[in-house]
Amino acid sequence: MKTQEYIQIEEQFGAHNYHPLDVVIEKAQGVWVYDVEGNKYLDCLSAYSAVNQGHVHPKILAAMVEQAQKVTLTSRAFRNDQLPLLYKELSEVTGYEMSLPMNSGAEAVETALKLARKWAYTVKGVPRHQAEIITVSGNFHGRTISIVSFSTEPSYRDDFGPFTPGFLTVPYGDDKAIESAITPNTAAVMIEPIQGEAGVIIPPAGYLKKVAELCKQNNVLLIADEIQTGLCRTGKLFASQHEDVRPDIVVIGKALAGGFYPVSAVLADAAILGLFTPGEHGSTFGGNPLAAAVARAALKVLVDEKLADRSAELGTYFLDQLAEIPSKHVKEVRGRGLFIGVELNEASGGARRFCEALQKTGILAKETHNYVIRFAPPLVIDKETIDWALPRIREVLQMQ
Ligand code: IF1
Repeated sequence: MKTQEYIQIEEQFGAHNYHPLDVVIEKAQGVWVYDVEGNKYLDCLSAYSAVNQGHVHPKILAAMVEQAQKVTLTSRAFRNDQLPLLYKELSEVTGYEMSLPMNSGAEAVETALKLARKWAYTVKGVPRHQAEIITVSGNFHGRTISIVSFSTEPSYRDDFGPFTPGFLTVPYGDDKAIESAITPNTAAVMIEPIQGEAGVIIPPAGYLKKVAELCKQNNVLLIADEIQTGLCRTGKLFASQHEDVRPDIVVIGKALAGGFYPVSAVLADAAILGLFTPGEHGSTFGGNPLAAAVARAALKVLVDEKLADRSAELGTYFLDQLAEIPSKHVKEVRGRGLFIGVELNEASGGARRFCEALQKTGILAKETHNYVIRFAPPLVIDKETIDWALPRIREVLQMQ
């Protein structure tokens, strides 16, 4: 079948909860994806940073195939031989004493919110069911009803009320706003160190550090959502490390399994993650042996291939080259490592048409919030491929 045939079927039988580019991908390898008509594209989205290791990484594939032939799911009613090893390796790599595995990022965020509330009631002494969690404008933490309850994006929440109470939202980047929002009932502040969906929004220098200090001074937990910015994407293992901040709770997902399987996790030290007692939280697939084996291999690739350093080095190069492209459409080029956003001005007519033009040159990129083109290729990209892409990006950014 041809592209349009697939699209017609998708439009007829599938819910229209996305507006994807009209490219039908049938295979991928490394930084390249191939559509059903044999066209080759450079993936500059990496499935929203879920394939930092590159598509179909052979070592992760091998681990998945090997485990799939042994046992895939035991439920947590029994133990398996992969999960303990994932716990240990996650602790060794991240420096957190414990972890709790889930599946989607949203599930791990919900887990972190429940954990912060439990800590507030059982450790801080907040009166039960009066815990408050501070979030920030422009946040994206997932699509569940509790999470969209504190979204500031109307289209993500307006048709989905009534909403979960106990959250308040303050402007991103304003540590004074957080300071004045903290009350004796505040359990936690949850933040993305760099806001992905909001358009690769980097907060003012020192913001995260100041927020961390405010949390410490007020006995409030700092939760960092590193589902998109974590696992080497921004040039360090975690984006919060750019400010020498060690959050109390870190949420990871996406690249934790290198794009092979939904695996997410909450990381914290025992004083916090040790609060969960048997049976009060979990999920059918959370921590299954296939997920654990895949995540172990994906983590190993990040470390063995030094993908954080690669992201830092090649991201700086890519960003500097992009920033030099003269274009009447470009308002700002910003980023950290290979997590780059090119913000266009209003006169540009929006980023979508530029993404469609990039597709014609063999580059797949996705707009976010209408005016930002995200360039976030797999971290295994090399300089030659970036140099292949730059003239094509220049051509598109210089179109009328
Ligand atoms: C979609 C973008 C959206 C995330 C952060 C939690 C989650 C995500 C920082 C939830 C997921 C994905 C979801 C996907 C598109 C993409 C996305 F931010 F990456 F661009 F939506 F805004 N925290 N982000 O980025 O993880 O439950 O999806 O595993 O929903 O359209 P999830």
